[in-house]
Amino acid sequence: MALKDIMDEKNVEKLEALGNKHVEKIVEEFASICKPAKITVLTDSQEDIDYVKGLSVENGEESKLGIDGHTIHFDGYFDQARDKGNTQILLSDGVKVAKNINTMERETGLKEVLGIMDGIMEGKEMLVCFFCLGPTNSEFSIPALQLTDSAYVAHSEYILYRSGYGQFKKLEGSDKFFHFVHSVGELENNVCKNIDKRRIYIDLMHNRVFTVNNQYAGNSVGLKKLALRLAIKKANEENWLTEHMFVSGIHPKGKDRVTYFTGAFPSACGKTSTAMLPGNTVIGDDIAYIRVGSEGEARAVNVEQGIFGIIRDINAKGDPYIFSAITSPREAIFSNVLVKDGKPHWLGMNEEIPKAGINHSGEWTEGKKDEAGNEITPSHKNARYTIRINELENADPHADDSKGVPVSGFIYGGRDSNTTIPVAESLSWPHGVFIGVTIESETTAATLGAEGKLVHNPMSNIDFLTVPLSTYINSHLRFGEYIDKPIKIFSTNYFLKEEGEYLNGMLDKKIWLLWMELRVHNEVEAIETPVGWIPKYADLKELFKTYLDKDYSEEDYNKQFALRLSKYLAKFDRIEAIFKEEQDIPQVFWDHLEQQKERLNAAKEQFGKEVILPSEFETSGQ
Ligand code: OXD
Ligand code: MN
Repeated sequence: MALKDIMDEKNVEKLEALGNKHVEKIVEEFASICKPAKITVLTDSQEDIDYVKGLSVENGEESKLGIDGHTIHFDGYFDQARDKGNTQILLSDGVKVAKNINTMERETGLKEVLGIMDGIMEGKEMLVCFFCLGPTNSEFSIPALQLTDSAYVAHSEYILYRSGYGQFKKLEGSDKFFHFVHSVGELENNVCKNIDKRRIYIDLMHNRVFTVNNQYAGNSVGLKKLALRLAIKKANEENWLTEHMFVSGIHPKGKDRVTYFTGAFPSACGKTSTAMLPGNTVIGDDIAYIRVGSEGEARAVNVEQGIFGIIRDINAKGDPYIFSAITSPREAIFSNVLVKDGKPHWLGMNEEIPKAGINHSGEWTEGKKDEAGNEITPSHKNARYTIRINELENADPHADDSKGVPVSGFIYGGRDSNTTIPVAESLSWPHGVFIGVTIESETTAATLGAEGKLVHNPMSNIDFLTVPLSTYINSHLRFGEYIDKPIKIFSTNYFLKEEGEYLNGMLDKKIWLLWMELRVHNEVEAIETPVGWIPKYADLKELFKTYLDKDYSEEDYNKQFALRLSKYLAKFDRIEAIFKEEQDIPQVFWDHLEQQKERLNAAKEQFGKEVILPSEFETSGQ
């Protein structure tokens, strides 16, 4: 099939103007496999970007809401989260990545997915879009080509990523780019019909991903979690880091400085809300590339320029910047919320939710149940909003800097109801890496399957690893050696509970961050414990008073920071069992595991009890 048969002259010209035979070949190859009726090539022009936006409404993938620029998109009832089960990494040599990562023999996988893709775009329009992961014209830039028959996917990408037609021109014909081919497949009422044939196959050998029969952005938007997987491979080969991390600037009161942190948290575990804390300036909320800068400092960029955020619990009090952005005129896509009279409603918005409307299940009324007898919530727990960061009041002025921003601290968080204390600083870089790779977290609605299951999630990246866990750990250990300006590593846990009640308020995380900031600048002392350096009560009390006008009691401090030794020991026993099943884990990891357990056991012996208060460590000089 000749491209010229399904592309008009203008589109052919746009494609050829890139002077890139690899791009042309990919478009040709997938046009002949997917057989679209029409191909449209998009440049970086506003006219082209507006075309995509208009198309998503015209073809019914999005509908306009009451506020100017707002639209609603629904994904199918069974397509509301990332589908880990049908995501496979195609590997030809049978290499295992990690025990819980699906891999598939490459040829078998390609045959299957290309078979599903045969004719999948019949009668449809294929959009050919160009983006740039990371800021343009930068050492961090990775050009990315997206082919899709979904205007919603392309529209989301024009909000979430920097457009990159110009960046492709700069490639001067090279094949140094990622590419993604996506199709929604057959649609019924504008949602995917053939969910049983949903596949997300990652072909590392050619830096490409095929994803079909899905719409949920975590599965369909190539540049998000699909590119993350390709970039992890690339970074690990090139000695830099690709992380599931926010990038945010902390501005302590009365001090003329900004201190940047990056933080990795599993999906739906407080990553966006940490990045967005009142007083912070935000660079990114989900994915960061981190490299060593010219002065030996770590520098980070946001791979994206927008937020595909969980809307649940976004309200004026807890998340003022986002709430204001999604309730005022601007380009914003809502997905899987409840819509009534052109207004979106969601769980936790702190307004009364109507008892009827349209949601991800179609016409909805309170009490509606699905086929399995489960009550359908008005908005899905994983319902989302998609907006641009540079429109937020708290956008950091350096968000698009081609050199990124200097990073002073890495944060690793998880959803852990009974073990990990709210904040601790690691004892050293390798101990910090150890803490990051031993994170356990309870599963959430961001992935399909049961919620609340405690799983091992190293650096919150387990779902996206494309290199063996051993390689990933080694890259982190080495990164600490490459940087001349040390970074501190911290752990956090916002989800500690006692008798079913959270021990911390939603905004307490602000205090933990400010404490970390002071530690980075050596402005507060800390208490050494077996799991790391922890805050002194007096310092937290002052921070709570200054920033939240809250009287923080010693009783609360003791409950939150008491070290539950047996719980920690049980965690590290689970971790040991998990890592024993992995291949080639570096000796440094085993040494740290051993030392960690020794320190916990020594404390148990020294104090003769299970639960130790911070003050006991303080006075014992542990
Ligand atoms: C996300 C996720 O959407 O991690 O960011 O699932
Ligand atoms: Mn994420």
